[in-house]
Amino acid sequence: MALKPPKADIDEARVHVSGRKKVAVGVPAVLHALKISQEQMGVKRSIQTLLAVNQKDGFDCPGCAWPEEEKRHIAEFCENGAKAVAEEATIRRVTPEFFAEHSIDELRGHDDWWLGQQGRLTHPMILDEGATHYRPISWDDALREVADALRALDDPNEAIFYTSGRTSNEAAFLYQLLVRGLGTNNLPDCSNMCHESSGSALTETLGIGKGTVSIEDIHQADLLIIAGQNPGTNHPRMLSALEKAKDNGASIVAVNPLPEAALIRYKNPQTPRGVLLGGKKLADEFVQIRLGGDQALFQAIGKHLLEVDEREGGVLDHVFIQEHTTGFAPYAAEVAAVPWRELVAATGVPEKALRRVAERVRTSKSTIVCWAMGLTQHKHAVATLRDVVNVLLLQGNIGRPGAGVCPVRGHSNVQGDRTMGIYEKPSEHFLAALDREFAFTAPREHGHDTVEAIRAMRDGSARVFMAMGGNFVSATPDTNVVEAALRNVDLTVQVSTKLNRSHVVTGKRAIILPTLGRTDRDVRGGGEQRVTVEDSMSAVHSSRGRLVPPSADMLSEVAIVARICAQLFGSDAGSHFEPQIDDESAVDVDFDQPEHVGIQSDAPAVERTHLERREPHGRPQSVPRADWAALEADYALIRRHIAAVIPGFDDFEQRIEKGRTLFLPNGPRDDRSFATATGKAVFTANPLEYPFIPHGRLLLQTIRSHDQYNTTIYGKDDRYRGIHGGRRVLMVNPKDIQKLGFVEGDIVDLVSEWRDGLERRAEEFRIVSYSTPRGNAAAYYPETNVLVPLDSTADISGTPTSKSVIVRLERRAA
Ligand SMILES: Nc1nc2c(c(=O)[nH]1)N[C@H]1C(S)=C(S)[C@@H](COP(=O)(O)OP(=O)(O)OC[C@H]3O[C@@H](n4cnc5c(=O)[nH]c(N)nc54)[C@H](O)[C@@H]3O)O[C@H]1N2
Ligand SMILES: Nc1nc2c(c(=O)[nH]1)N[C@H]1C(S)=C(S)[C@@H](COP(=O)(O)OP(=O)(O)OC[C@H]3O[C@@H](n4cnc5c(=O)[nH]c(N)nc54)[C@H](O)[C@@H]3O)O[C@H]1N2
Ligand SMILES: [Mo]
Repeated sequence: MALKPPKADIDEARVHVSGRKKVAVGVPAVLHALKISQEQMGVKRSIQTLLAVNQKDGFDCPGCAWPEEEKRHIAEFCENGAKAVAEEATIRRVTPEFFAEHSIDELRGHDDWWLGQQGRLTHPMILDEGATHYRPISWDDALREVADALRALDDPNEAIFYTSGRTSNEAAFLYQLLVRGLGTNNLPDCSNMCHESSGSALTETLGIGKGTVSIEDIHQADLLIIAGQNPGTNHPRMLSALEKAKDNGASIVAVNPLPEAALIRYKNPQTPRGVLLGGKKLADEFVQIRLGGDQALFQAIGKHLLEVDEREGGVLDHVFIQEHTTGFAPYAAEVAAVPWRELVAATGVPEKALRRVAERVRTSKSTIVCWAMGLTQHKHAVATLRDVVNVLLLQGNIGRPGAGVCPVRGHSNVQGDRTMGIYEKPSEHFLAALDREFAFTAPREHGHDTVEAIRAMRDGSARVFMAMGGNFVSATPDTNVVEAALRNVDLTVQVSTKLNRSHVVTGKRAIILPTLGRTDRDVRGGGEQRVTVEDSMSAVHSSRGRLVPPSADMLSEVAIVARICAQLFGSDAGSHFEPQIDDESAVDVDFDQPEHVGIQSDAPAVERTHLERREPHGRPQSVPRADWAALEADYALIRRHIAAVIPGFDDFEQRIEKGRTLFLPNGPRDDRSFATATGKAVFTANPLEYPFIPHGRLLLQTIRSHDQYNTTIYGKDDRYRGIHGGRRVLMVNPKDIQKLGFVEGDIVDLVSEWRDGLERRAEEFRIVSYSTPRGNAAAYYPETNVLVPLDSTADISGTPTSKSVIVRLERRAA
């Protein structure tokens, strides 16, 4: 039976809707953020903390992955960055006493908002099988419990290791090593639900799974298309860059089903003009597209460019196409064959308007397309993004200034985590380098992504679940299925800063390992440590927290992982190799007798010998060798390993010194080299797809409000959209409200319809009249994740279709 979603914290009676904002940011945003900061941190700590965000030698803002401008304002002010910081730097604490006071049953009755408001976790805790309360446990015992559970598995593929995108490069690198050392590639991450479709489409067409532009390119672009993204809320610092681009003469086309405030007008709180005047018009053109209509839009643009080129010439970059691409002819044939009326039906935009946008592209000297979740979370997301690439290739808009692809990443280090090897389908190149560096053999068989991991737990083929940050229960689709899946496993382990639903919906046993966040000072081995992160534009820089950690004996993510590695693999301390066989608990380690690997405990170290341990099922498996304690004491040593394994990190330490930035190589951007099979960029021919909405139903997109960070809810307002005091609202076109027989303010259940016939229901949503295309609706995540069917995923990338859920509305009895 599914756990009822917590209701106590929901009070829909108080929801009210006021005028939608037409301007984003400005002074009210500053005041709002300062209020939240002071509630969480007090005045002194607020000032101390906010002044250090994104400054050289300060800490990287945990808010988003948008790059810093080279010349930063003193504390370039970002409302939602400030909220993210306050959430972490809060002075509230969740102590062992808290857990003694609140039973697990009681905690399960609360939602993510209440849980998050309780403060920072301070002490390792364990929930024993059948226990009513979490109890405190020492670090040593907690980590031993984790290692023991991993060792006890029949097969390493029975363990799942999730990562959210805040984890530093150093922690991520060690973590993937731990997982591969254990013998599995089960490394699902938040990317699977986020930009996986971008990675799939870009790797295939451009040979790199990341964007190809720098911040300077944004400033220099002639045309910026911003599709499926709400930067005013989710990437506020991007607005400064867009403003600069406009000052340099760029035009901006916003493509969105909703008229998001910041896309229309923007007040920069850093400038007098922004503070005092009415702000700046950002978008020159707003395309109110139907959900899932973007593939059609980009096909329309391509079709128009091809038509005009054929008629008049001078549109396409034939030299670029000839020299640097393959597949042009089939692509051209595909879009030539699509009738305009179909493109109009899919987008909901008249042909004239489609051609007007295409004309902007035709006459632009350099074009960048930016996108986020509005493009990646659809069934045909990969095809859509391939068609984005096609359009850019037509005019040679890759690898020259002011042009390229710009997937705007979410979590502040989600891109870095992938670079570090947090990926269930690692490349052979990466694994071979890892093998060499750590003298072992990493597993080659691909692991589970997020959706597959849920299936594995549901079906009983996974028994241990560990999460490096994040909130797996609330962030993943099909909440009831996921909750049941997690309750099915033997042990769940959460490495976290704050309490969330994933700590209360657990396996038979559960462990909480509290950890340091970005803002916390991290002293290890007597020295203050830095970590590094990579932003959305492949720039790597260091981050150093300044605040006193929430409690004295907190471990960093690096320390937690290093200690589990030491337990599992034994230490390769200094030049001496000592498997941990003297430790009582290590009796369980299935190391073969020392002679098996040619090492005797008193023998001198054998350099770079594979240490093998025999798995219970008889498969010999080598383990990575490193001096884990030394890595924990000095993160620079981890960076040395990173430099040895991952291309582009040579002289890593020097290149990040004194706040410097290391720019990772980017073939398409640097010299138009494409790491595809042919060495060329690839045009693809993609049959047009768009969602079909059955009669009497709505297509629902699930989005973020202005007062949340993914599953972390800061408050119950969505200021720019004019919604206040509640989150269970459904934004619907007024004509659809009427057609479906409702009036604004009616309370309805949303019932999702999927081919498996299971009933998925989200209860008690208030209908709000809103500007969105006919047939389309919007509501907030994570309250609506219960509606997203686990098997409804994007082709190729496997990303849940969070922006495309078919629902019917059922009236609640008053
Ligand atoms: N403050 C704050 N910042 C954040 C986050 C947060 O929760 N809060 N989350 C972070 C993370 S992990 C991510 S991934 C990013 C997310 O950043 P966004 O992608 O901006 O986040 P969403 O709220 O999912 O918004 C999706 C946008 O796409 C539009 N959209 C939906 N479907 C379609 C479609 O079919 N076509 C088009 N053209 N548009 C569509 C929606 O109307 C909405 O404007 O933000 C990051 N930054
Ligand atoms: N329906 C629907 N579902 C979605 C989406 C959607 O648009 N619609 N978006 C998807 C996207 S884009 C993403 S990225 C995922 C997000 O999925 P996740 O990344 O799993 O979720 P978050 O809410 O960001 O995780 C917040 C938790 O991370 C922990 N945390 C915060 N900072 C740190 C840290 O520094 N270290 C550690 N160890 N823990 C920390 C805290 O305990 C906090 O409660 O959700 C996805 N799910
Ligand atoms: Mo994301």
